[in-house]
Amino acid sequence: MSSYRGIPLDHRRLPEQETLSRARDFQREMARRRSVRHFAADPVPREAVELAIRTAATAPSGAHRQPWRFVVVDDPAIQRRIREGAEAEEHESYVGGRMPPEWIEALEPLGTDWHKPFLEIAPYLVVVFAELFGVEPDGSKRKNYYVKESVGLACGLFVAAIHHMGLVTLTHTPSPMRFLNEILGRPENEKPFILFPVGYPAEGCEVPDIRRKSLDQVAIWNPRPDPAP
Ligand code: IYR
Repeated sequence: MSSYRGIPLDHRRLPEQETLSRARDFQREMARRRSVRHFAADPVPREAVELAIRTAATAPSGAHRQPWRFVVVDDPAIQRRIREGAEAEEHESYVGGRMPPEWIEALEPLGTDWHKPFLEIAPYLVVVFAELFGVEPDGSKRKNYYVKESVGLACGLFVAAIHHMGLVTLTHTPSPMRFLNEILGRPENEKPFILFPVGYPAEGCEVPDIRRKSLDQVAIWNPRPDPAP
């Protein structure tokens, strides 16, 4: 027997003009978002981070398992350990030859290197873990579904929420990331996914001069298969 129980959808249909004006406003706002690598040390209210996490946690997820954990760090001693761990891995990647030259070249326009001072400067680090499987009270495993898709969606909403409140972040992925389990005492079934430093941009902060693809380049409407040769 199904345990499905429906409740009315909380939805108000907007007039078409309002749909479009809201869509334009939101697109314009999101188009101003940039990944930022230079943070101010200025404090940010804890509630702002909590609200961004609550927004992220509204993401759809496979079988509604909500397989995400947001680990927030604002303790300078832990931030230092994370910086040390990240820089050790990144040094190996950039300088120790773990990243092939082609990859190094692809990052050239972004101006990144193995130094990650922002990990100690940003007032918060939010480390998102993907819960690969659940663990029942009796220790047995419970399967999660579409974990990467689900956590990716939550991270996208997190980035949008941070931008909307006038803060900045970066999708930082020190690789490999397992050192974060040790520093943050997270269990084996949780895999670090993305590390988000959160704060205000540093005074005079610059970002790479890069452009987004045009709508034509990213959207394809009603494509047809090639006619048979
Ligand atoms: N994880 C490294 C390298 C890096 C990789 C990609 I793909 C980027 O878009 C940016 C950086 C780092 O954080 O520097």
